[in-house]
Amino acid sequence: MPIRDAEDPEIRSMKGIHLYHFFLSNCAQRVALALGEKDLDFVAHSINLLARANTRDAYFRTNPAGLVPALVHDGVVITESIDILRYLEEQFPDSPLYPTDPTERRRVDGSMDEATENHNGVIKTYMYAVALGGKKSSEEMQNYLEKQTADTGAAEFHQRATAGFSEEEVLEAETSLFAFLDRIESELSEHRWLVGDDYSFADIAWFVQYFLMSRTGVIDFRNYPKIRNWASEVMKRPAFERGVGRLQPWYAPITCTVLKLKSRGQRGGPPPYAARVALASS
Ligand SMILES: N[C@@H](CCC(=O)N[C@@H](CS)C(=O)NCC(=O)O)C(=O)O
Repeated sequence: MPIRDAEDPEIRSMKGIHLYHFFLSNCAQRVALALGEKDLDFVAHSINLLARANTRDAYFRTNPAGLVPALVHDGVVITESIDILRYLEEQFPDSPLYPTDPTERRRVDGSMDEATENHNGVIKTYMYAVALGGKKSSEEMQNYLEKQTADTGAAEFHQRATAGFSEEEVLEAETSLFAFLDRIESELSEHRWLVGDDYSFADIAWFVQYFLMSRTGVIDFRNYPKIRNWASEVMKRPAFERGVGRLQPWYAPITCTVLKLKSRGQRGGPPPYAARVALASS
């Protein structure tokens, strides 16, 4: 588990809970939702990913992988969203987000792992390819690779993003994405929540994927009524406002609209999924 005492004395002396996040970051929102469910007070530090603040030396001292989220709890640094969720459950067991039944708990763990496992290859590839762009200049790349020694997956991802994703890579990501969505849609026909009868980390881990893709318009969720309904139930929970809502700057809707327009432009027209949606609704 990536938990370590901070080397930087300034970070080591931090008291309480500090969340390093970005308002669009789905991974950081997982942590914010869990903090909201557990009603834990935290200090939010925004790391502007669009301005590449995560690649500055100061942030690499907090998270050597240069990624958000990072959580600092009384001078201890925890990275990787799913590991942070598990850490929070251990440290703050009230308002549990794991089921008590061991079999269901294993299913929640599996679901959380799956939601993060494909992050670079699926969600991140798709988001960068159709909305974010994110190409680095050769100087920026060289600088980044010198610092990015902790997460080879992230380094490799940014090299691919800079080279430009092939149509095959994007379609492959899109196909996996729809396979997940189809499966979740069908699971939600049987249950109110993703695993068992109670809201859990499984819902948190997947909700943030929906939230990112729906607010930036990269996926059309019209044909996923169960997912939309489940997501609106998540958003009605007080934890949503306490966690994710409070991290949103006033210009969040403007940024999302710009990304929406950009995603349409980058694909040179309606993305391939539109054909699928049209077919399904005809
Ligand atoms: N597996 C990591 C992934 C973290 C990650 O990729 N975070 C994104 C935001 S959601 C990020 O920091 N991107 C900036 C970059 O790749 O440089 C986790 O779950 O925390």
